[in-house]
Amino acid sequence: MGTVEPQLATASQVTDGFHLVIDALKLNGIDTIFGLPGIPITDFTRMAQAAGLRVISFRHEQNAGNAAAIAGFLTQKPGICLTVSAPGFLNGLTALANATTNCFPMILISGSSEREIVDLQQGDYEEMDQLAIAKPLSKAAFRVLHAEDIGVGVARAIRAALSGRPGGVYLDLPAKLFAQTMDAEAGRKSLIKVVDPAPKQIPGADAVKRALDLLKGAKKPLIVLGKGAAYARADTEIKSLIEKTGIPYLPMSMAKGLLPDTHEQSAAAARSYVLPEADVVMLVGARLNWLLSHGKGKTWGGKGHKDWGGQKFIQIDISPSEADSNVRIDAPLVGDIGSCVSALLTAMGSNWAKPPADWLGAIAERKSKNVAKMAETLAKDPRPMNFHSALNVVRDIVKANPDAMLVNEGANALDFTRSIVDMYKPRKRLDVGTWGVMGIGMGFSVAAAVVSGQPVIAIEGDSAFGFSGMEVETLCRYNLPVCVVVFNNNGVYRGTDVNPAGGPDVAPTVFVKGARYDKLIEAFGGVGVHATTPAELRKAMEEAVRSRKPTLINAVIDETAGTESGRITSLNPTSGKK
Ligand code: FYN
Ligand code: ADP
Repeated sequence: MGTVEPQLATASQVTDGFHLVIDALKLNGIDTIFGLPGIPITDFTRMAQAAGLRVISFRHEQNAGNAAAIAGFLTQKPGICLTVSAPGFLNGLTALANATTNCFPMILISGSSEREIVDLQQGDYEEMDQLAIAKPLSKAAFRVLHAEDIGVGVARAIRAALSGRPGGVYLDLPAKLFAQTMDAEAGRKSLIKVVDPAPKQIPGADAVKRALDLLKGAKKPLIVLGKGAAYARADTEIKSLIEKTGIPYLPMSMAKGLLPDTHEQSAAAARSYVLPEADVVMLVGARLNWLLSHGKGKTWGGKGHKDWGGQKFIQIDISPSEADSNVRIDAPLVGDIGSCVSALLTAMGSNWAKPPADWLGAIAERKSKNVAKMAETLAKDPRPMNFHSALNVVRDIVKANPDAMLVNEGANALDFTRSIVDMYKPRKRLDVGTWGVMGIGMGFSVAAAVVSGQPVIAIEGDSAFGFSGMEVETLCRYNLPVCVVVFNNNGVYRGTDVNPAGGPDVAPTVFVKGARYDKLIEAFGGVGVHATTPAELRKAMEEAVRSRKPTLINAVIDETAGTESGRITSLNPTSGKK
């Protein structure tokens, strides 16, 4: 009996790897972990929950990773994804690579097997050199071998994810580390609370002047807002810049709602007119990648597909090496968007001249033509429903619920939603991003609900939904206010292809006809609705948003509606052989 007390006293003075990782995360304001338990991190998930962290468990690591990535985008804190070793790590890695590509701050923490065995390739359980594999796909990758280095490891991961251009960071934690013990007080002292992880980057006065000089001389100026601008949370400054200059702007997909899409200066509905016509274009947190046709070619008024259209570019970006990646940038403005836009506003003074009236007039004319054409299409009520008549409903629901989060993936389901559904507030639209990746749907939806507490509406192509569909169980398990609408047209792009060889297999793009996705969620106690008309869809969506119950609506869309690859058919090679 006499030995019990001293033992307890000793135990209370000792900490271990599990607790140090949890304490380091908490110390840095991390409150949620997205992951999937298993060897060697099962106990970690239990202890994290016991320590007050919210631990959201998924059915597949890729969805947990996507959740972490978008949580990072929404909060400016690195989203944490926790996985088991080798295969679990690889499943999470796609999401980490996608986060890096999209400039979302995220940390993938994976358990790993015995270093000595892995390095000698002696065939350990889930043997893999995870650090080496993660390196080329992440912004940074670290491994911690000793409990006393956990504080530094976590601090480095947080800084790497958040500073400069945000991105995905890999943190490798070998199984042995978790059980390592050390003196509790020394452990506590070894942890680091990261100070100023995303330091402001102030642009140079000469760069600000160069940008303003160029903008001042423009006859047909245009501002392009990208998701970097949404991430930066410089909403007030950006609004002032747009309104003070009077310059028309184009929101990239995830920048929609930074200013309400109904803003009179939005040129979204005149996109194919403003890009080739503009003479000076200011990019704010948007890269001249494929989504902007690399700043050249026909989209920009160039003669051939690689020809420069003659525009001058100003580019605001936190990454100094982004400029000139595709075409010449005449005025790079390097810094964080908040600081850059504030500097522009200060240097502009109070009597900035609005752009020429003929430029604004020409845009307004194109816009109203396109809007009128769209209104006409939306007013139709075909049987069966098509993308337009269904999205006319979604458009109204989002308008009535501007705080709701909108997740969107697919091909046609993505493209039509982007141009039909107006967004009213910043960071509400979450979609396939820079890669145009499929599979983000349920991961993004879970994180959007968890992080924002707002209702989530997920507009999913039937193919896209399949990548993460099992997570409807996760929606039900955590009782999340997510309304998934599957636009079901029986296949990838459409459901009408036939097997050219005439055999018993259906064509590669075709799914089971008349599938009832609504039944999936019912298996887990969620609300399933089969909707074949806009009226049924409206009723179901209204009820889902009102009740906040996990809901899946199987919206039956005409299987002949939609085009191959949606708006990016040109990227899909077709045979030159006739
Ligand atoms: C836009 N438009 C509108 C409106 N908004 N018309 C009326 N009213 C409103 N509110 C018009 C706009 O002017 C365009 O018409 C058209 O709608 C399409 O606009 P969008 O979507 O902005 O433009 P576009 O050309 O499609 O943009 C290119 C893009 C975009 C590459 C940025 O397609 C994109 O983000 N794509 C991601 C695709 C993706 O990742 N897919 C995954 C596929 S999966 P015009 O001006 O007349 O042209 C595998 O297949
Ligand atoms: P989109 O796809 O919407 O055009 P991109 O992902 O191509 O947007 O571009 C986002 C850009 O924003 C990246 O080049 C990134 O470096 C930049 N960025 C991200 N955060 C900030 C920030 N806080 N300040 C400045 N630039 C930023």
